[in-house]
Amino acid sequence: MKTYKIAAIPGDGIGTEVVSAGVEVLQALAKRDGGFAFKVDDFDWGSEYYKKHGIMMPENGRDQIKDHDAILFGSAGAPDVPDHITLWGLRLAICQPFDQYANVRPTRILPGITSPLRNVNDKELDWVIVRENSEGEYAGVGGRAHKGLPIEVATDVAMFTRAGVERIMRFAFRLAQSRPRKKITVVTKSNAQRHAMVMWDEIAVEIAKEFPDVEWDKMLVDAMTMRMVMRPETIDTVVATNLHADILSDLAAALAGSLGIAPTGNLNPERIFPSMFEPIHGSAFDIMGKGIANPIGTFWSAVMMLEHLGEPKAAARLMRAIERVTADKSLHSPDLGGKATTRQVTDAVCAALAGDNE
Ligand code: NAD
Ligand code: K
Ligand code: MN
Repeated sequence: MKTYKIAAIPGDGIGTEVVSAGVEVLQALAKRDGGFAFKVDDFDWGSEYYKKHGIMMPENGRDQIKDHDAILFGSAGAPDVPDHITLWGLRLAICQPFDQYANVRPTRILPGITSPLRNVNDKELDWVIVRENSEGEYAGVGGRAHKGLPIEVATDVAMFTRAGVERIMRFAFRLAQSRPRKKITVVTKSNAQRHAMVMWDEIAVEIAKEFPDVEWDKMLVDAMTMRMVMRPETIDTVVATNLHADILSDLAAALAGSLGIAPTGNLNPERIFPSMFEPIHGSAFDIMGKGIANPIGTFWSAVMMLEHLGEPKAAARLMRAIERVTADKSLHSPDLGGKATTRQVTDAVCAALAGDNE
């Protein structure tokens, strides 16, 4: 029997609540399926670790997880540690060295869930946003000089390489090609950011020639936010920079009902390093410790992990269980307007898995 080695990094805030729920569901799935098992190793990295050791994860942390089949991540961020330390010290410290350059963010309206958009149905909002995950505004290039003085200067350079843009563009076009509508929108801001974004537009034209069966268009990011709200049915696959896609995907999550549902995979498509799966939300300081975090974003991320591991049947089984639960409004957590707790949603998904006979 195949045993998958999973590194669980719950991190901070509700990350700890949803990742433990996710591990429970994965174990219930393995039990139901019988064809594979999970060996889950827990890593207590994050802000508590930082307060004890002055770093978010050990120096040799990446060596400890580099041979795992996948990583299940929660969130990095605590009220009493600066956000740039938690983000750069943990999440980006894994994504960047493991070259997880393709961040994939599916969005659709699950059964039982109402979009805040009027009159939109699940067929009209079925998107996947591809976020470039290694360059751009998150490349770490920049600095501060003359701190605190009136002449202080601070820069964060949006750094792009031809190789980096070509690989994410090709990845996104290939993904678009695999979807029924074979349609992609390339999002940039090439009117204002006239160097890097113009290179993105030019590379899009070149890569599009490799995919003659994919229909494509391009759009400025500000106009794209409007299109997402006003004409959602015209969108299928989207590719954008690290920063732009970060923002667009929170909007997408809200339009699909709640940030608490949205999943993501940080993929190293070449599979040289492990890929990392996480809900797109953060630590949610306002609800942490209350037991009411929506775990669906983590469960859906586990579905993406199973697809990546090459277990499509198990992935489909877990997605069916998730949809059976979202269809029942009495099992909606407060972010969806209900009263259900993380515990109740998790138990319901485990029960749906046990009862799944397909
Ligand atoms: P957030 O995603 O933590 O929360 C935004 C809002 O959405 C909050 O009102 C929260 O209650 C709600 N929400 C989010 N997830 C939910 C869930 N599963 N169930 C119910 N409600 C949910 O974003 P924020 O408030 O901007 O950030 C809080 C902290 O998390 C910061 O430190 C930030 O840096 C960090 N963060 C980390 C990641 C990551 O690790 N990938 C991502 C985003 C934010
Ligand atoms: K997260
Ligand atoms: Mn984000």
